[in-house]
Amino acid sequence: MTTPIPAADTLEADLLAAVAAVDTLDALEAVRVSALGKKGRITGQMKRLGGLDPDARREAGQALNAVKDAVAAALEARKAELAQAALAARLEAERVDVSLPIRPRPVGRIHPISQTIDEMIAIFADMGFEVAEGPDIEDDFHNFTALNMPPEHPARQMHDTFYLPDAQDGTARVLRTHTSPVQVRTMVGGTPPIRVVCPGRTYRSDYDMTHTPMFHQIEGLVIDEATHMGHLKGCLVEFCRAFFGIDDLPLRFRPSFFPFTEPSAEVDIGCSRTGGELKLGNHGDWLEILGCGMVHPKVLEMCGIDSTRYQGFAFGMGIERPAMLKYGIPDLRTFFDADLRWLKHYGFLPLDMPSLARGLNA
Ligand code: 2U9
Repeated sequence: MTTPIPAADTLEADLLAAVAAVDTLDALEAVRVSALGKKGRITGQMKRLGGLDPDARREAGQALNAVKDAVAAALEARKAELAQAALAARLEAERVDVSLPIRPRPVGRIHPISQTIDEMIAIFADMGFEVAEGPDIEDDFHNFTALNMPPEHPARQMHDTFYLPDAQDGTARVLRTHTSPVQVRTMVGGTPPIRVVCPGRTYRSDYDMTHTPMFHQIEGLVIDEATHMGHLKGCLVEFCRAFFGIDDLPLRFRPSFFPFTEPSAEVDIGCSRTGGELKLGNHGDWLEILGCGMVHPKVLEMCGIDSTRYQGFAFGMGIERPAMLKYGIPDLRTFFDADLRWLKHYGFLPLDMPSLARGLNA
């Protein structure tokens, strides 16, 4: 006794319905295995053909082959449909609108000291200055002696110097107390004309509301055959007006003393202090901002420059105070707290690169 082959059209209808009902590629594969796999329904029926008499076998065989072809075609077609639908869903999910503006990403901030230095450099570069840098750890000659401050000179005491252990050859080493040794190195290693600005870290053992043991300076040096105080004045007037973005900012040059310049002057800019608020501009009051002078002939000679042929001017200023004035930062010490919330508030985006061509204070 053999179980009769079930009606081929019922089997076909069953399987085609199963194919139509699936909506994932995995489910479709399960239907394929259940129909055409080793233990599948069509395969199972094929195995049973051997038990039929020849006529019935031929007839049933042809019918089963037709079912097999129909189911295989339906499986292929459904597979193509599902693949197409999956692609369409992915394209929809990953749609990119190329016309949208870029999203600002958390790329960090430029510290206001770095930004201020870059602004100052942009102004001086526009006047033809180059940037020079030097080591933070200096020797006694470059930090003091070459600047007309020999050992025991009283001005050394005012520098609150951090002394380091002597170098192996016995030379005294210090953390530089100003960036002036960079100009010394520029003169020793070069020939006039010289036009450099030297920004960088400086160190003095001092800590209170208005002093930190590490702070920043920018100094400038111009050496040529006929450089005079008029050039110095024009350069600093131009700088201060460009930096603070005030075209009629008044400057006042007061006689002063530094060992490395003669004559020397301190420079004040115009301001007002009404209601405890400091405002820059032509308002009758004054605020000291920098020091300057004509380079002392002794300094030129100690740096290997012929003082009978060349002369020049130099200036120096701190970075922190102008930065506080320009950006309304009330407390000096916050510059060095490494507080990310402060940096997010006062810092600059990396694309805010200072350039005179785009307007420095735009
Ligand atoms: C050489 C020759 C001369 C640099 C100068 C000043 C005046 C000055 C202070 C301002 C505020 C330092 O940060 S501060 O305390 N600087 O007043 N600096 S002239 O003169 C030089 C430098 C190098 C070879």
